[in-house]
Amino acid sequence: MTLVREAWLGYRPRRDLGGSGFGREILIRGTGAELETARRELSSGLERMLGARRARTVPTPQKDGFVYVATAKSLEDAGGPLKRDDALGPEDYRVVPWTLAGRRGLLVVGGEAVGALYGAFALLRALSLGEDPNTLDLRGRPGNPLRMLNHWDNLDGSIERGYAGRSIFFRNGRVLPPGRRIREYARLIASVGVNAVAINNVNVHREETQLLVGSRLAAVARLADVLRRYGIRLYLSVNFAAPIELGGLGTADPLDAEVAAWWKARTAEIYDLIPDFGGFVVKADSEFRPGPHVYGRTHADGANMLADALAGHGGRVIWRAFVYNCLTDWRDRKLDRAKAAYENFTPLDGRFRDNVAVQIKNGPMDFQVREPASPLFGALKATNQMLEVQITQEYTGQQRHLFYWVPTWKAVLDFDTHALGEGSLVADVVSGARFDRPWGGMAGVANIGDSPAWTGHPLAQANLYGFGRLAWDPELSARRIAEEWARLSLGSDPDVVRTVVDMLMASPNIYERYTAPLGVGWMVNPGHHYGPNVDGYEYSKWGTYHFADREGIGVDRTMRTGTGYTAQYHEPIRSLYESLETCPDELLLFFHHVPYLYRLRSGKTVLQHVYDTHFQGAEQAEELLQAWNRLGGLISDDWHGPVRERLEEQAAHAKEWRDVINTYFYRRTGTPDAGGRTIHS
Ligand code: GCV
Repeated sequence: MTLVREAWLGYRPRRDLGGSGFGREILIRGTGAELETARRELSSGLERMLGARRARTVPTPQKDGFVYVATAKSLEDAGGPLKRDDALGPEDYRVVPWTLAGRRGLLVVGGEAVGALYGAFALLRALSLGEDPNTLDLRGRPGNPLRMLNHWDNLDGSIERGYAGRSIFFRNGRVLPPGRRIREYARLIASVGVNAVAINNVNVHREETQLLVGSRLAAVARLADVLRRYGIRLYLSVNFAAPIELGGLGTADPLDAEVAAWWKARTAEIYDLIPDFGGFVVKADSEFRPGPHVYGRTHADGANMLADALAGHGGRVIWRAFVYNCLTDWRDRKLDRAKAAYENFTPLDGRFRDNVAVQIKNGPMDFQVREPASPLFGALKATNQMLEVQITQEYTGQQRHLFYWVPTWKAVLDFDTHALGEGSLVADVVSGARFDRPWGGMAGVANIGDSPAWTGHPLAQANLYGFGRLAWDPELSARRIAEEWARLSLGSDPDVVRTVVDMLMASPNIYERYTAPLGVGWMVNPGHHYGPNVDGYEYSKWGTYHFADREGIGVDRTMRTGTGYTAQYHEPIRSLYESLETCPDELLLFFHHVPYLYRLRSGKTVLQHVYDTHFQGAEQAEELLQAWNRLGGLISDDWHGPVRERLEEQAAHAKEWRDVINTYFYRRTGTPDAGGRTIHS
């Protein structure tokens, strides 16, 4: 296998530990399929790192340096070293030194088998990062109950908004039998704590509707069998109109008894084949997908009907809040798509069953480079919530440009909604902690396919790694995650690590500089969303405007003169965004329509800011390429070549962006760049 495909599980040799005798023996105690997975991962990972013979699985330690993997329960029975206050939840783990039968070794204990697997991966990660096994003391407890990937894969093998090849699950109308790719995929994502995947696109069309039944369901069950061994539960996206399209009923009305019975029967069949099936992900009444509104019912009616079918089996409904009118009239400046999720879901707070979560995109629009946090996070207090982010890079360079997402996700998680006064962070809302909800979590739209590096752009692996790590521990910093990822994936050469971490950390700001400015968004080619097109969506029905005229630009979302969107935030956020004086520069055009010569808090005019950032962004894209080129020879070719090609494309494309945007603003204003740089007229 190539190094780039091994991603962060390449486990480079630890020569310093080679002769130490560490890791020659593995002991396993407890029950659960994930324990066997932990054993296999440890034995192959240790073999690679220590360069020794494969570790033996033994009943009692014969030598120092053993690794003892156990569930908490089996350890208690064996009189292990955990104390009462070490109580571990099912997914929690501890890794600590332990002396047993006169031998010194390491204990990896999980609340249940899955926790032990996470502990095994944490141990391998720590070793791979150069830590000393004799002094390790690792504790893990997930910050989010559900840590989920949403794949937007279709049965024909295509991936909606996928930039990394074809689906690893589907091809030509078939569910692929699980082979090596699926096992490698499961290892990768389990190693960073992902515990759920929805394998098919939320836009569920005719073919995919059939995944609920027959031979397709049986094939899905075979995938679930593999994922289960890695502690991952499989979910399906479902078509709300399935009772009609699949069941031949005359309606999909959620309050119709026959419809409810149909879903109950289908659900029971699923659980016969997949006893730990996760549940359903639903996009309803959105972008032409059917839903309860068709029958005059609410989202709560729809979600609860499915939730009731799943409840007896321990299943869940993930109901998406991405609901808006995509047939608006650009002439009506009072209409505002940003308001839609809040308006649709706030009145339903408290009306969803406990096994339902409303899944909310990070911002009120749609994964733009810069958006404020969705105000819906501060509005739902009696509803489980999931934060949805895009790991795939639809609007952020499509895995041809470098864009490290983690700082953006951090900013949302750290956003204080003030829902219960100061200190009501999105991270605590979605984990369930803030409002004492039974569960919640994070979902990321996956960025992988069957491309050689999984993610198209090899450096986009950092986003997949980062999603898992952050969903597990929202307190990790973006830089720490980048450092971990770089060292695990590319080795510990300090020049490589420093350069790559700096590139990743700089990348979102660089991309933002040469694309749409100051939070305005959407200046992309319609449909595929790659490349500059300032007015591409300006007169469209999608509700995505910047309203540039000869005087100024931006969307007035204030209560005083605009769409009133700012009212959806709690104080003091509401006033912060409402007032031109306090609105952060980077979101100015998201909230306000201002003259081109309006002076930002930075002291520059909007226009000069646009010119400066676009020149700077294009230069910095070129610098990314140069920085990477300097690492040639220090990084294996299967990594270096594909990244170089993409950085070359990015540098050239950034110039195109720069020129299109600068020229647009110059033509609108007739005002040249204060620095006298070339702007084409
Ligand atoms: C899966 C955006 C994307 C669509 C996507 C949709 C969604 O509109 O462009 O491809 O559909 O979001 O999140 O449902």
